[in-house]
Amino acid sequence: MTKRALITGITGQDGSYLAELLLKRGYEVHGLVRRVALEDPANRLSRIDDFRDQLHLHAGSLESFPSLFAVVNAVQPDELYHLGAQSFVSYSFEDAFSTFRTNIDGTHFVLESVKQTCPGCRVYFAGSSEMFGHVKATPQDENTPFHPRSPYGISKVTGFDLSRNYREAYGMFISCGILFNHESPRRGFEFVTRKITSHVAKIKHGLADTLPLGNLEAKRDWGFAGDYVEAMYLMVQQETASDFVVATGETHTVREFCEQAFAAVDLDYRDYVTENPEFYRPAEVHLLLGDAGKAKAELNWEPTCRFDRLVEMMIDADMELIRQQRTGTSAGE
Ligand code: NAP
Ligand code: G4F
Repeated sequence: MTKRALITGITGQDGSYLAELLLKRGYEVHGLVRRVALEDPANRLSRIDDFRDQLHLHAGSLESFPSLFAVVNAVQPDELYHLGAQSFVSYSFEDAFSTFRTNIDGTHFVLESVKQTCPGCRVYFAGSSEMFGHVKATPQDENTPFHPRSPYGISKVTGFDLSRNYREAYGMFISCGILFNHESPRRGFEFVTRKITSHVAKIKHGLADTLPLGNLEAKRDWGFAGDYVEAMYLMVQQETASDFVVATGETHTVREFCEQAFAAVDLDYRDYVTENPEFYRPAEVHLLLGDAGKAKAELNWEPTCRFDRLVEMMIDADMELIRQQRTGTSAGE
């Protein structure tokens, strides 16, 4: 029988890769999208544009329990992937209240809707390495204590606690991924990797001449989003629900990312990158490095894309995007 999946956050980076993965596996794929997105598909549904006709999209907001309840009840999913969130850490310092509403209440609304309308549905919750924050041990694994350093991190710890409590109290199948940073050509332009690769492409084409960044010494364990949605899927296929760290086991500074990205187009980052305190955070997460040993052993999951290849992939995509914008063509034309 065809399985039915519902994805919150289907218009985002991960939602778009996951939707493709589930379609390839023969799922009937439903997505929760904001009403404004349905009204402005050209801009707000661009990541799922190529396969939108195969999806079932439903208007709703993570801030509205009735809207979520109605969608979950109507779809009756076998699997629900809760990826929707205010996911930009910097912005969570500017508006912690709306971040909490979307990420904490939103998660609570999703879990309660499933409990009331389809308690047998398997749920994935998108936890984050940002929950480790001021890290207590390196590398970080499923047993490392949390010490969040941002409203976003706090919201994800609370979402994680809510998920665990629904699992323990009501016997629901809810697995939490503790995913380290993962990137792709579909990454939002506000995140540091995409900010760097999009600026490199502009600079190379003479459309910009500097790249102002914040803390260049922060270290992240960066993987490829396509690999990470595979891990989400595998978590939901297990016999019992559990929590898994998903990471590459390699860490690099923002400076190293810059060095590599500029070098890919024969430029020296030192000629263009400036450190601007405007982009510093009130509290920084200095080092993230994950140990995905449990995911490797129990899910048989392995990252396929390492740092060098990731940077190259993102640079190639942003260079191509500018070429297309300049010539008015798109890939395949
Ligand atoms: P993303 O690109 O920012 O996508 C976020 C999604 O959430 C978008 O579809 C967005 O819709 C939706 N959303 C936001 N507020 C909403 C609301 N009020 N109602 C309904 N939908 C709403 O994030 P991502 O990188 O794909 O990440 C997916 C999930 O994994 C997020 O929960 C994130 O916090 C978590 N995570 C990400 C990473 C990473 O490195 N990428 C690592 C760990 C955890 P619009 O398009 O309408 O804005
Ligand atoms: O790319 P970032 O904004 O990602 P961050 O804060 O690590 O969060 C991402 O990964 C989390 C998983 O750990 C997710 F849960 C979360 O949703 C999101 O996807 O920043 C990475 C690092 C930070 O240390 C930041 O201070 O880059 C540093 N950075 C330096 N200059 C900058 C900049 N970050 C941004 N966004 N912009 C800068 O100009």
